[in-house]
Order: sequence, then C-alpha cells, then structure tokens
Amino acid sequence: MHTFNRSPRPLVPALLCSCLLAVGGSCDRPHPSPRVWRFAIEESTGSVQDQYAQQFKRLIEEKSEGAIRVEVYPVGSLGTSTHITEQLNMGILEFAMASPGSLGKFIPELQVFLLHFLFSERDEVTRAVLNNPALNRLLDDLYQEKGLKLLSLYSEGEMVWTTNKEIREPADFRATKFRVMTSPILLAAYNAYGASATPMPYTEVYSALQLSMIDGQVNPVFAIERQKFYAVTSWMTFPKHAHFITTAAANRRFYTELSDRERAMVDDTIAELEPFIFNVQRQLQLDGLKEILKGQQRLNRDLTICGELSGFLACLSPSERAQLVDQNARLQFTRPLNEDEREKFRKRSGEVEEVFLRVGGDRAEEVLARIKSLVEQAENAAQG
Ligand code: 6CS
Repeated sequence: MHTFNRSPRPLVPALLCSCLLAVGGSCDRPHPSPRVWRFAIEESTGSVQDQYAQQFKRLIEEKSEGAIRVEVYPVGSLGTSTHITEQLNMGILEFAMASPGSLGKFIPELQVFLLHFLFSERDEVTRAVLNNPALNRLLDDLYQEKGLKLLSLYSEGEMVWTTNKEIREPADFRATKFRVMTSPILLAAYNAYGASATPMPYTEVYSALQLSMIDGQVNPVFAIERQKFYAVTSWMTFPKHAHFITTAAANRRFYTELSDRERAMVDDTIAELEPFIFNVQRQLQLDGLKEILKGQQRLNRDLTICGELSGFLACLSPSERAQLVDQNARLQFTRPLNEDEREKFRKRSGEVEEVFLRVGGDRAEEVLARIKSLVEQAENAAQG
C-alpha cells in the first residue's frame, strides 16, 4: 500500500516562481499582490479537466474581485498524477484533480469507480449517482483521513479502447500489452480479460504506443484526440463498460482554514461547475471525434470504429458528414459489440469485483453496496 509520507520530489521551477511572486509581489502593482491558489490537473490544455480548472479560475478571480489569483498547472508541469496527489497532501498545492486510477493507491475504496459494468449506460443516471450527497460525504470521510477534501465527483465520458486489432471478446486481448493507470484494480480488470495489463503514466503512453512497447490503451474520446493516441493505433472500440470518473479535491487544512466567506465562495463555485462540466464533457466527445477523423485523414491512417455512433453522426452537418465520413476512404465502421459479446466481458469483470472487496480497503463493501443501490434507484427513476 502506498502512503503519502515519501520524501517530496524537487519542485519544478514554475511552482517556485509562483510561490516567490505570491510572497514578494510584483513591482508594477501598487496594491498588495493577490493570493495565489495553485490548481494542478492530470491532463493537457483543452481537456475536460483543463476546462473545469479554467472555469474555476475565472469564477474565483471574479468573485474575489482580484484578491485571489488561480494558477492552473497542466499535466507534466508538476510531475505525474501521483506526484500531484502527494503535493496536494503536503499543502504545496491548494487544489488538484485526483482520479481514482491514481488516487486509488492511497484511498483504496475509490477504486470502485474503476470497476466495469457497475454504472449505467445512461449519462444522466451516472450523473445522479455521482452527485448523491450521502455518497460524497462517505467518500469525503476517506479523503479526510488522507488530509484531502473531496470537492466534486464527475464523469469525463465513456471509456474507449484503442488498439491495433479488433477486440470483440476477451480472447482477442490475448498477447496484448494494454496500458492502464497505476491502480491494482485496473491491472486485475484487464488481466481478467486476458490482456497483459501494463501500468504507465499518462504522459508516456503516446511514445510507448509509437515504439510498440504497448499495443493498446483505454481513455475517453477527448483524451484519445488530445494525446493523439489515434495517430499510433488503428482501432477504436466503444464497449460501453465504464466511464472515466474523476474527482476535484483540495488540501484539507487549507480548505478548513479558509474564512467562512471564502469557503462559501469555493463551495458555490464547485456547485456551479457541476452542470458546466457535464455539458463540456458531452461536447468534447463530439468535437474530439470530429478532430480524430480530421487528423486520421491528414495523417492518411486507417481507422476502424466499433461502436454505436448514430448520435455522433446525427450531430454532423451534411458537409461534415460528406467530408469526414462518406468520402473518408480510410475510415471503416464495424458492428458494435452485441449483448452476447459484452456479456463475456461482464462475466470476467465479476471476478474483479471480488478483488476489489479484498484490496479496496476497510469500507470497500459499504461503498460498493451504496453505489449499486444508488444506480438501481437512479435507473428506476429514469425509467419513470
Ligand atoms: O489515462 C490516464 O492516465 C489519464 N486519463 C485521463 C482522461 N485523465 C487523467 C489521467 O491521468
């Protein structure tokens, strides 16, 4: 089990600069310098997390009337997701995104969000579950034990496999080195499918695919576009097995020591961000897929998509449809996985739930049961 009390890694110059500026102030400003809140994200600019952090920055700077400046650090500038989490725990960062695929090493119960076929296929159902106050309170108790404050829990979209061959059933994963985030549950999940699961930081995935050190990876569409994974793999499969769920978090001490006014400002901003990010992630799935098709044409690469894309096709204008799809000689669509095929993956996922109950921490059973019951309730409500 990983803990936070490892020796801190050297801070990057950008972070030191910002600390010095915050203390010393800048010469061209007669008034006291704004206080700086640092917000690290696990993704690059233009991503879902970036849009979240940039909107947080806009709202906080506006509401504080310039008394607070928010600096957003994209992935790589302060290290990997694991480094960011450590810096948040130590109070070097005030805010950060912390995804279960990485934070799950420190809060094992959080790996429940990595289980396949647990959540609904309906976005609105998943959204209702993730916003359930009792679930958020339960998880926040676990964050508190690690010196963190859970601010929000949200989906960044449906997970998609990119590979160099067709994957329709677990047997197709055989001899596939498949990159996953560094959580034990993700290793168990893809090993259960028959792949050789390979943990690796996000920033290394593109080169590893390019150099054939790995044969595939899994991420939402916007990430496949932003990180250019489509340029180094030739199949995209939408198995409808999971969403990429992430969390926004703060350093607990920083959060509790805020004045009541500032804490309310943070809480209100986080509440405003919920509908904002839900719409952003939806839009980025559509925009991302368009960009992938443009990029694949530009690079003159083959791409086969296995998924139900009628929603996407319906959003294209006639000229976009002609250019990106009908006249795209190197694009092919293949039939989405049917229920029998998905059932084979679902069956293998059953054993991973057992692994979660063993390694998912003291409250694994409680967290899993709570989520299952919330999903059922929200499904029933959605069906009227
Ligand atoms: O696959 C990963 O490692 C990353 N994927 C996303 C969509 N966000 C952050 C994370 O590190």
